[in-house]
Amino acid sequence: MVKLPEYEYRVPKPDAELVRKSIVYKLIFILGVDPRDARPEDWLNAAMFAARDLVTESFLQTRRSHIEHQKRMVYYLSMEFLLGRAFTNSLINEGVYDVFIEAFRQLGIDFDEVSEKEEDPGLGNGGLGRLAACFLDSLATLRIPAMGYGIRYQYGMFKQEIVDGQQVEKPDLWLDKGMAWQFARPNKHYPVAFGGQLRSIGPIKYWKPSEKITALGYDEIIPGYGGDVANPLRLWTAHAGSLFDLADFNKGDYFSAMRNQTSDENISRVLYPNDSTESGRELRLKQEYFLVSASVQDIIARHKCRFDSIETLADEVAIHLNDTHPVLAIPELMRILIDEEGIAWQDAWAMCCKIFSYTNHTLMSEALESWSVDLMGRLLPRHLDLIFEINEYFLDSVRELGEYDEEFIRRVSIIDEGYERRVRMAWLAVVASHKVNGVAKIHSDLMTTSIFADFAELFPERFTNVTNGVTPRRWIAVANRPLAGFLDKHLGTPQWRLHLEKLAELNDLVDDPKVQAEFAEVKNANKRRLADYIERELGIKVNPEALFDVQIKRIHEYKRQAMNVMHIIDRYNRILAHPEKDWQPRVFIFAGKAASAYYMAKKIIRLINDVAAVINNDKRIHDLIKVVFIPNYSVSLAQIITPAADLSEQISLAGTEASGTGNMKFALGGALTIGTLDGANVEIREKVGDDNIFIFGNTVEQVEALRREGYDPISYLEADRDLRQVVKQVTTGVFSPDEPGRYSDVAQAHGDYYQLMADFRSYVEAQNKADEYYRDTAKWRRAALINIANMGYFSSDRSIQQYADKIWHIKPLSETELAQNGN
Ligand code: NBY
Repeated sequence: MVKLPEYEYRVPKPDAELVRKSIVYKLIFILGVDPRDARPEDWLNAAMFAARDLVTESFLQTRRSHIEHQKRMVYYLSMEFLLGRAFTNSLINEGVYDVFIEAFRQLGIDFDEVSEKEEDPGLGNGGLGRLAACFLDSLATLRIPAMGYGIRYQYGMFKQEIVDGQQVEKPDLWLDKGMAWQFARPNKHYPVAFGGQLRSIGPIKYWKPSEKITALGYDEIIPGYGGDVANPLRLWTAHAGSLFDLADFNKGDYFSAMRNQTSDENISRVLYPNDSTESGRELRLKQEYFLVSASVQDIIARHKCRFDSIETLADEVAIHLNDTHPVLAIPELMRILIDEEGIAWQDAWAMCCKIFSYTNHTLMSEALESWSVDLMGRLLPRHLDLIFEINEYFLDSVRELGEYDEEFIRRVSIIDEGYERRVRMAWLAVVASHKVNGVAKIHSDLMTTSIFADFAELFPERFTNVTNGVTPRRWIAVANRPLAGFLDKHLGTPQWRLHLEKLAELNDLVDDPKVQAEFAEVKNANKRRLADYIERELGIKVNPEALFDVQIKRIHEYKRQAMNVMHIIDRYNRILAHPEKDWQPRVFIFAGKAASAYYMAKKIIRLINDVAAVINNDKRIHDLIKVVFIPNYSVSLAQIITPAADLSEQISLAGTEASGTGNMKFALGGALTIGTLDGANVEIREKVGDDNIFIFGNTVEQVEALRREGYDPISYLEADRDLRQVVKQVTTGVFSPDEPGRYSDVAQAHGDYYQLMADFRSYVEAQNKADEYYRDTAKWRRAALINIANMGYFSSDRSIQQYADKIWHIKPLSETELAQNGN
């Protein structure tokens, strides 16, 4: 039997032997599995428990330092956190990766096989959820006193299978294998109430809810890089109300009480799989309130445990709203301050306005949340009442300025008095927040000239920009180990992991043929890894020497995957017309999920697969084109695909993609961007220079002008024979011979609202230019290196530092604060 050393609070810096023993100990004594029978899943869980021991120490110490040094805290509220796998990331952040590799070697177990068994918790849809995860990594790494709050969905983002070319959704049972990485917190539970009546006794409002459920907390540990800080991400799970209200049981109706229990627990059952349209469903509103009610109660409880008085809450606490999804936190805090803490309305409001800040992630109207007054009144009568009071207070203050007419008042009112009265959640967020930020320069500018123009007039100082960023730990150190080695060698330091701006030193080396060749080896290794994956999973052989052209993201009309397909078809036509030309072989790689009810997005997936089936099997093409749709896009898949890309497709219609963050991950891995002047592409171009990015298409101004003048897609078809041919092929069934009419409706979808026809020609020209560049290997490698060298700005550490400085006003824990606490 393995013997472990005596328990000690400070886990010693482990060596491979200690790690090995610890893993075996966990396997036997925590999991109850005989090492002889252990499956890779069991070894994984054992190893995760062993790794968790190392993180837990910093986790507890971090909390103790916050309390002891009375640190002001920021709480990041988000309906989504797309964390990705925890195991390898934690080893990297704790600095014990090599030690674990060695321990596995000693045990005779395949590290990669085991770590691949970890479920990838898909508690988010796309960019917004992944951004939240990168931010948690940076918050911990920068030692910022912070905590995330979210929902522990029993089913995360669905698993995508492709059957006959079409998306099929399967439930994601991520919790079933046991989660070594979360601590259940049975003592962290709060009641969350719904429904019932609102009564007034004089000026006092009294809410008697009809339903109460319980939110139970689980803490996911978020280790910072360097190993000395770890913050919690507290995820709530819904539990039937019986913890508080035994009335049903006492009535003796055991069975119906139990039945209600399951319906109550539906609240945290499943993530809504929409990334750009709000669902408007009652259950979604309940989820949103469930998150914020539990979180705000917890925030107040934590404050009270550290300070004597609730009055100081706004000095000690910042709450950040990740889009409008958690905006009910505003009336919830008002409710608690007024109804439970006895604070006067105006004082409570003043506190809210100091505490809240809000990030907007989209300008698209269909994504802006609004809830019918009716539904909200039924579910949350006290909150609706508070929202009306807030609105009245706000509108009175606008009227008092004496500068605005009733039309303006109607526009800025939180209540939309249309045919059905609705609460505009983004308006509420803006009115209550002291800062509102967009996620890339162009997006923040558009925000103040479009959706929030009226508010920008009222509160110009409230609006600001914080351009998104990504964590170099997960996206280089974990996902791209060949590049990490290359950077360690050529920068002569591992410090780029913490100070990504150090990449700039590569600028001196970009012309060195030896460095270029080494970079090519890095890229090739990543491309071979992806080619192996594609062959293993899909049985398609792709040539790692071809140019890998990649578009991976949610499938959406505005992201224009269809335009990418149109270019592929056009290229196919040209190769067939001129087989004698020296064509650059390309592999076109797609991945991404479509919202399950999004008809057109699902059709685009099918089109990609149909086009792949025809072209991949056309012998006349001699493998000059391969089209691959990799199913079930996820963070872990992105970690394999992104480092292998040569060309990064960021081709949304200008003005539609708020920022994009995939664009940053690709450039950081040395892929060149082909993209529009949209989102963060604009800033990427500023950093890398015009010669090292392929920009095409209309600008926001041109897009708007076309819309104003009456956009006419047909005129582009008339002017461009090749374009005409492509559209004809798709709509007449060349790629769907078994059902020729399958795509008759796609070309004209909503009158080509996203202007594919207008940008097609300049897109094809940019693609041709990319081929030409790629042919000149020295030129391409140099450009790729320039991309990497100038990506320092896009670290999420920079984003988070900006949030901390100009929005939250939070100081990190200093080294000494962290060291001196009551050990
Ligand atoms: O947020 C994305 C933006 O599209 C992207 O440009 C940006 O880089 C990223 C981070 O700032 N937005 C996004 O991912 N949105 C969602 O996932 C989402 C999820 C749910 C709902 C709406 C949008 N919803 O209404 O339920």
